[in-house]
Amino acid sequence: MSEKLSLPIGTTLSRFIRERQEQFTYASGELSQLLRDISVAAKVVNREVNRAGLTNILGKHGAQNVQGEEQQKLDVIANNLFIKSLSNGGEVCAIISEEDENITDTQNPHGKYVIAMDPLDGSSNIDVNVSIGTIFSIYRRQSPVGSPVQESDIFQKGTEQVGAGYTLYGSSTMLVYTTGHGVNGFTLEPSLGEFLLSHPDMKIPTKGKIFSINEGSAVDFGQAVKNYVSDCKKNKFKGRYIGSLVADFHRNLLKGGIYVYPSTKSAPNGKLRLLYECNALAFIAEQAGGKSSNGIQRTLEIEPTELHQRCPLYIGSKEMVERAESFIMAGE
Ligand code: AHM
Ligand code: MG
Repeated sequence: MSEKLSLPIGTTLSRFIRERQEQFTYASGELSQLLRDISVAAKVVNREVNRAGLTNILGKHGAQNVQGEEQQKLDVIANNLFIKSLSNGGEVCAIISEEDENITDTQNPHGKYVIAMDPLDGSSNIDVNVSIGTIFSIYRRQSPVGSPVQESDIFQKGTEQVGAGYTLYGSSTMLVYTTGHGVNGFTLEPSLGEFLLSHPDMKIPTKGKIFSINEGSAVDFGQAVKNYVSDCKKNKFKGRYIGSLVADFHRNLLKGGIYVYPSTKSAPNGKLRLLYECNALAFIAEQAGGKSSNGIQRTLEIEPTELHQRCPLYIGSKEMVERAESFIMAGE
């Protein structure tokens, strides 16, 4: 039997970034390098995620490792890895992370970029072998290069993003990103250790049949949200909720759908964080032809005033988000 060897040759992420850098004037070499740094850190996090189950088996019985250090949770490991990689890279002057109460000064006063990130999103899925992700936003600093980082560098609206993306650690590992010229997805070819272009110029269907919301919290929803959920059911939409924002968003991006994390009685601003969860995905959604809002206002135009600010999120297929908004704006 003669079976040809199939060589997984395609456009690598590095090559794609390099070619895009030549194609668009937006990209200084630093932004391209920054994207490459992120992709390398993502590969390392991917390795840790893949052997997460083994780490426990290989570790000691208690919560300490052989050096007597606390065994770190995967989200802390991912945070440390990204911070180290971005600090070493030199392009970033400050990092906002879900894992850190305050801004991390990378000690690169000449870095032109600020990163906001959730190093490992979907915490409740980490220990149960269900898809999780990394989310990142890239901003250009506003203050002069070389000066200390200012508030104006940190509290920028989502419209100011120069890049955003996510890594999905799922049945395969993907990196999806935009620099404002469409959305492209890359799948990690594990034997080569390379991200290869697998989903060029991604577009979200304008309407879909999937709604993703945690209905377990329904008792806490306002009437407008309850009405919208009933509307989805009347339309016989499929309910799909992984509980990992990146994974739920990614599925809806490919198939068409809406993800909702609404305001609730106990959490009037919802749960998700504007700076390092919502804005990145909103940028991607819009670049793919979709939409994102807090129910009444475009996500990317929300004014950030706090590092860990929360906001309700309605994101996905344009027509579905618009329909959800019509319920929220009608109120109750
Ligand atoms: P995390 O950043 O602590 O992981 O929380 C964010 C996650 C999202 O990935 C997910 O969509 C949501 O929280 C699930 O929350 P809930 O369990 O309330 O439905
Ligand atoms: Mg998170």
